[in-house]
Amino acid sequence: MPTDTNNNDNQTNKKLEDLQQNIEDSTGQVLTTNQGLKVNDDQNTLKAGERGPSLLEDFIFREKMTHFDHERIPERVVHARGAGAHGVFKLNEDLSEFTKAGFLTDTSRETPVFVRFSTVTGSRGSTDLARDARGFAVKFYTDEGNFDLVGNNIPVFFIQDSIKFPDLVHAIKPEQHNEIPQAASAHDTFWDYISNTPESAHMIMWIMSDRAIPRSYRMMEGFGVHSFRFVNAEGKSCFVKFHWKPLLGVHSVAWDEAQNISGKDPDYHRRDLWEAIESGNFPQWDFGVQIVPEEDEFKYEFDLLDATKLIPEELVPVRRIGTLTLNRNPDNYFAETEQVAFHTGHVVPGIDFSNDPLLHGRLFSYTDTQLKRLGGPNFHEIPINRSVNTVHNNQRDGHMRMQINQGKSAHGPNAMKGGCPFQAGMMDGGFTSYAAPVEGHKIRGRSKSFFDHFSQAKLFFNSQSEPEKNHLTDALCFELSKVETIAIRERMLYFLSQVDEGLAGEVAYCVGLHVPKALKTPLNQTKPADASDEEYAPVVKEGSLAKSAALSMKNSPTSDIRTRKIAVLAADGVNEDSIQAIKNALEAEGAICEVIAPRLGFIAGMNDATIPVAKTFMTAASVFYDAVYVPGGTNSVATLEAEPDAIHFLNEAFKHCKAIAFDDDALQAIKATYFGRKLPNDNSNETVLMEGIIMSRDASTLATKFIKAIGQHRFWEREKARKVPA
Ligand code: HDD
Repeated sequence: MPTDTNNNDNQTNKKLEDLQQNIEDSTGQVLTTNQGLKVNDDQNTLKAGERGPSLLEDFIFREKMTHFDHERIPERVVHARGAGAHGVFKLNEDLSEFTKAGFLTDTSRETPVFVRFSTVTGSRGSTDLARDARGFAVKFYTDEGNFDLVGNNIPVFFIQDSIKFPDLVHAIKPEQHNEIPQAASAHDTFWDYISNTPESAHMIMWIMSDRAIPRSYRMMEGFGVHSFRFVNAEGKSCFVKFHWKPLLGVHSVAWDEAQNISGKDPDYHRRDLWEAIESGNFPQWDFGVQIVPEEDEFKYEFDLLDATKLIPEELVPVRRIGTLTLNRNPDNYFAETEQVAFHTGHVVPGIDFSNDPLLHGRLFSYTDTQLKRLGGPNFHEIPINRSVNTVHNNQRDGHMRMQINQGKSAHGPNAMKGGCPFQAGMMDGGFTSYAAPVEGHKIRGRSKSFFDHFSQAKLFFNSQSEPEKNHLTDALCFELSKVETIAIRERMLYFLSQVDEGLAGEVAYCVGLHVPKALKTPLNQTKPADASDEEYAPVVKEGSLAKSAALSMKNSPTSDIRTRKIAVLAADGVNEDSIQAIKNALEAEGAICEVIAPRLGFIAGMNDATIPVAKTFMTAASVFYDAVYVPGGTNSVATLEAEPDAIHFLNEAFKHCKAIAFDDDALQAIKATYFGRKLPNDNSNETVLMEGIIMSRDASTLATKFIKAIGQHRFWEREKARKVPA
């Protein structure tokens, strides 16, 4: 390795150490007040006599209680619920042809990052499994300053102009009169807003798809959404869209499963992320860029500045140029995950903004929100927000100032300090805004190139596999069935008919209405007062692409079963060899096996082995696992057959289309399930009895087929037989 690489690594490590300088370790230490006074008794207030009143004099009590009373800060207006992790970004391909950003040009560099995933709608204590977009915000601590990529797991957004954002958020949040429902879009105000906002059509397709109920944060894509600009050392610019591609593939849960998990473990996603990192299964994503040369700005049927549009990968492939690895959990949730402050305006030389009007509003909103949430202008001094490049300027004072600025002066230009801190100028790596051409009159309006609201909604819908289309249709049926105002449902049906008539028809049937042929008021209720309906009518262009493979999760990789969780259902008398064989095979592939039994502690194997139990039928549920295995052993099988919770476990796993494998002598327990009754009686020659249902006498065949089935994630075709009593 060249010497300067070592220097670089050392510098990065040193800087990370500096970042952590506020870490407190109380091991072996005496309890003190915040003033450093040693405290003798932290369990009793100061009183006038043993049974007397507490005394106002008790400054130790008052300090402790006052601090406690002020523990909460305002939660984020949106994205309040989140989970974060530290990691590194490693560049694999030098992008200096397009950008001068150091962390994207020097392949020897490893850039520390902090990532925060989130849901958008719910409060801080809400469920992880809400139907919602997920935030995917990455802070790169680069040597040239912090770069924040504040994205989502969906590549487009509801609205095109940021002035609409407060209304969108008011509509999706709980309704104002009774603060119901929490973390859910299935209510009147949201759909009233959407039914009057045709530009949301594309995003609605994504949000009603299974992308909105991920299996894990580790199995989601991420997108910067807007077109940004790259600028290279020669000052040449191009447009760029950012992507994160999870190495474990993109996977989701079933909606019924999501609702179940919300009750049984609302922390499911944050726990999953935490446990993966603790166990050394570091989540990874490839970082990708779609690059559009400046001269191609008007080449496409959509406007690059319109955040309700994506660039199909068939038109501009995603170049995978680096890898993100999350390898360290935060030490303290509040100090790091809650106080981290992202901002789309945190950029570095080589990265600049396009004129996307949604992005421009964000450039104002993020600092403003941090001022409120973190209480003042010094939030950049909180350790998690500090730049690893040292900060020098003439900004001073304010709430909670940490930095001690020495000397007499805080102004520039100055002669007193020899002009310091001096302006960098381009040669020293200072930021220079790209001199993008600007023309036109001041106007409160939008470009006509933004008015095609349905082509990409259609493209997304048409690109889905059959099960994905069914899920999307079911999601709309669910949501609109919860809408109480009939007129909103009708408007939505008309709206959906602009995307796909078949889809609108199915939803109409489900909500007991007909698809209206026309509306009394125009679909777009937000046009300017002085614009005619015709002028503002949505333009529906025929997209040149009928389908885009990248939009379907079905095309996600299916061979990797690392970190997949497999439930092994067992009781006393289980065949320990059968457990061991499957455990060995699955763990060799990186999966995790947990034995679930009627009670905690140990169960006895049929040959007297003692087998540790991870969870009981009371604390575990099939929705926490990706697949189920039932080993043999006469007594164990008989106990499971008679245990309603075990049978429910299997029925539910079947309903949620998961792989289920069993020893041939466990068939008796399987026969007690709903799906078991449908299995052929003589299975002697079979290994795959039904899609994803595997039985074998031979442990090695069983393991091979089971591993393949787990890799496929789900067997959605099972849903055709919908009447599963789980
Ligand atoms: Fe935003 C938070 C992503 C549009 C205003 N946003 C926030 C977070 C993410 C996004 C990931 C959470 C960051 C964290 O984990 O702390 N937001 C997006 C994306 C958008 C988007 C991908 C569209 C492309 N946002 C958007 C608009 C506005 C905001 C148009 C306002 C004009 N967003 C905010 C905010 C938040 C926020 C109110 C709340 C907490 C915070 O910023 O720090 O300022």
